[in-house]
Amino acid sequence: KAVPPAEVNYQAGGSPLATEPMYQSTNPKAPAMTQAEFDKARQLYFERCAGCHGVLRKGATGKPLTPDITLGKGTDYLKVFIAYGSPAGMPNWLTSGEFDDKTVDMMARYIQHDPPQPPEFGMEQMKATWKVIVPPDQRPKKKMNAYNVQNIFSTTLRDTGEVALIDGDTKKIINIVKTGYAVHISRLSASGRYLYVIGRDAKINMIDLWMEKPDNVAELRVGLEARSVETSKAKGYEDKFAIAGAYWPPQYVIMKGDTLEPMRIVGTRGMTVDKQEYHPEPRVASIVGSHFKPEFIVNVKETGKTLLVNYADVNALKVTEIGTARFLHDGGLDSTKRYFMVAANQSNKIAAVDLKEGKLTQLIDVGKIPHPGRGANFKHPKFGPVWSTGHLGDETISLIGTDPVKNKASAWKVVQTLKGQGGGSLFLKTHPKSTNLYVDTPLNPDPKISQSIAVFDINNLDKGYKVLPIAEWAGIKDGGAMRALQPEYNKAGDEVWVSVWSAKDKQSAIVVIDDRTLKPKAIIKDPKLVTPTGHFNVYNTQHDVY
Ligand code: DHE
Repeated sequence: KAVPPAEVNYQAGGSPLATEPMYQSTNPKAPAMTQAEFDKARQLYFERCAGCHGVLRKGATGKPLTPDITLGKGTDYLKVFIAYGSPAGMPNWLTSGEFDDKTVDMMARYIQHDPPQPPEFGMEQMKATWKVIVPPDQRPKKKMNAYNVQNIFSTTLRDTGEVALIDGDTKKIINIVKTGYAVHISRLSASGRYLYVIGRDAKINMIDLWMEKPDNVAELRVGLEARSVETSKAKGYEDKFAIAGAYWPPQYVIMKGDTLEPMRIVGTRGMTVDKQEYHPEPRVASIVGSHFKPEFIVNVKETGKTLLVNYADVNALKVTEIGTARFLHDGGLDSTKRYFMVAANQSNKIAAVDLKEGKLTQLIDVGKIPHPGRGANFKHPKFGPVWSTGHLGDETISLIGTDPVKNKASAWKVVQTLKGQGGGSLFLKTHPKSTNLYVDTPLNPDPKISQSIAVFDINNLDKGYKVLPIAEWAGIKDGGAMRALQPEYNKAGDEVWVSVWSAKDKQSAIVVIDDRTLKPKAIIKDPKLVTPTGHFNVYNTQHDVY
């Protein structure tokens, strides 16, 4: 029986839209359903299917499932696909035990009905969710705590709707801050004072790290589902603006940096880069702030466009639209910060975008489903500066030359392909002060691989990797399906934090590795540390050090 590939489980992460009220539009041609069946099927669709097939079923990494297609296929045909899956990556929902016969039949009927459309979320709805908990004039005028703020880590506690602020020096929890559900990423203001986090439910929380006990000072919902938040980093615009990208509705929002007051909402619906066809729900994936121009780099997934949004005049936004490749997901800056490297994951490509010239430099073919996080920059002993990515779909790590001046022959090419532990990799990391490259594999089906991290010596890449048994070091007896993920350095670049993500009702941990000896240095365990996933060091995130 077919096991769904890692990337299918990854996409089916659950959408908060499952609980939004939406109404059945009766299509007389579609097979009958009761309202109760329709509601149940809609919820299952948003929990399990929308990640790949899209909210409006126009297709993304999965096939389109609109009634013009599904009605022609009919219930019996659709049931076979849902039950047994396909070699193209569709999971086998019946034989895997996830759905019973009745559910398979219900889902086959559901997808022949018109897709219910979730509501829009404009300025009025946004303003209704906006709260300034501590206004700017009532905030501290200087740092009121003794923490080494630049070495604080913000850790997502995925299933409790919180982030843990952890002191990187003492490894003690400073505060557990209430946030939206399943915070996806944390980013810092240019000064490093404010921390912004965004939940899967599109709620942004803004935390002031100068407070005696750092906590929320403002919050806002920018839509119904989202993954990205970032801040203005250019000279003269420090701490001035924040931006968030939403999955639903497909839009990005520019806010005031000190209060989160929403200023401009821009929709991303439009034409795809390749077939030039209209797409009704192009989700906003990664966003990065340029360090030397007043620009946000906004990546639009389904249309395959990288937007350089110039925020110098928010009332007259200048947007440079660069066609890159479809299914843009995550990415980061090269070591000079001039180039942005973004993974087009289902296209198996990395796009290198020149932020100075405002154009596409090169599309580079890499392995199957690249997934870099923000990637890892280091100086290759032979090829000079490289940026690297691991892959969800295979065991390789691609190293791409990023220096077109002194290492022209290597620039924008895969100069070396490393072999890691296996597929299912999400994140890799190094640091300018380190000579190690850490590669995780949390979605690999083999627990030995998903619970450990591979470390390469940058000066001896041909030698292969050393395996660090992270979950074993954490000493958790029964964590359920434990996964070791997202290596992140401290400010000094001499230790690396890795999450051990267990089930919600089981013990989790963060393992801190000594980067020189590759031995565990500290194990952070606390009953409050529930389902830790991503973690972000203040200094490294603020300065894009990775
Ligand atoms: Fe992520 C980054 C979207 C599942 C942990 N994830 C990102 C980014 C996007 C994204 C668009 C880039 C943001 C940026 O840089 O501005 N992630 C998605 C999904 O759509 C997906 C596939 C399915 C979903 O339903 O959310 C998904 N992601 C996951 C997980 O299952 C992970 C492992 C655990 C979790 O907390 O949900 C996860 N994603 C992360 C992390 C980052 C991230 C830790 C930031 C990495 C970094 O170093 O920058």
